[in-house]
Amino acid sequence: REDIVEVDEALISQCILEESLEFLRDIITTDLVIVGAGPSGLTASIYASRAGLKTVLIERRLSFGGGMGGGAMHLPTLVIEEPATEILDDIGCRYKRRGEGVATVDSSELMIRLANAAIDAGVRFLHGVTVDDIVFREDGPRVAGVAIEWTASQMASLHTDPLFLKTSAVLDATGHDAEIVSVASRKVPELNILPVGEKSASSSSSERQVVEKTGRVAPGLYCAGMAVSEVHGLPRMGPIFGAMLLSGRKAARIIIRDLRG
Ligand code: 48F
Repeated sequence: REDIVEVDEALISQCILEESLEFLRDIITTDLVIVGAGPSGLTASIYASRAGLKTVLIERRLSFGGGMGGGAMHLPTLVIEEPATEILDDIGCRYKRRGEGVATVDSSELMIRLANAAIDAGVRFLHGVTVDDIVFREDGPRVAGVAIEWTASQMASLHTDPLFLKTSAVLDATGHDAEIVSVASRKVPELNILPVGEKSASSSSSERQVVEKTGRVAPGLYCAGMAVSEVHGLPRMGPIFGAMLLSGRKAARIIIRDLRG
């Protein structure tokens, strides 16, 4: 059939506005806000959501994947080391073995499989939105939410106020700049967070330490992926991605334990 249905413009707008407002109203309060849809944030979202945490993933860009798409100098192959192939198996991502404990994946496939698994797990996504501040409570003190703004408004330097989302836990998966931990350390000195800054490259040692140091940074605030390097002063690891996946899964497990006991 090619006799396409006529849809009135008013109905188009009504559908979009009603559904979107319902979606936004639903995420005003959640268990977990993850900032950044790179490999660590996507992986964390899958395991947190599968465990029943109401999880929203906020991404500044209009895409999934963070640094995976760019790979190493825009090349479409990512290196993954053991035991991270467990996660590839779990999300149905194909890979090629390249010797003892090392595998390669196609970057597009990994991005899409992670995003697909996250959607299947029930993760709510907000794209084109930037988190630029945290909400905190003096008792503790602890992190209790995030401030969000359209990325486009920020790029146009428009003077608008943000909206706030309340949540029990915030995961900084923003990559090299650890933006959420940085803003928390600057604006809430009582949290006693002192990001050290990433060091020069040393891949294997960094991969191991990123996973080891993944976890809670302050009450209600956690970090995963490259943000861990920035916060704890670890070496840069370059284009190898196993630790990003394992760090995301570990962060989810720690948050699930902290929230569920
Ligand atoms: O950088 P990114 O991929 O972080 P990751 O999960 O993985 C790092 C690797 O890709 C790679 C590497 C490892 O070998 O070195 O770089 O630690 O993804 C971070 C995502 O967060 C988004 C950003 O657009 C990217 O997609 N992001 C960053 N800051 C914000 C943000 C923010 N303030 N609000 C919303 N999204």
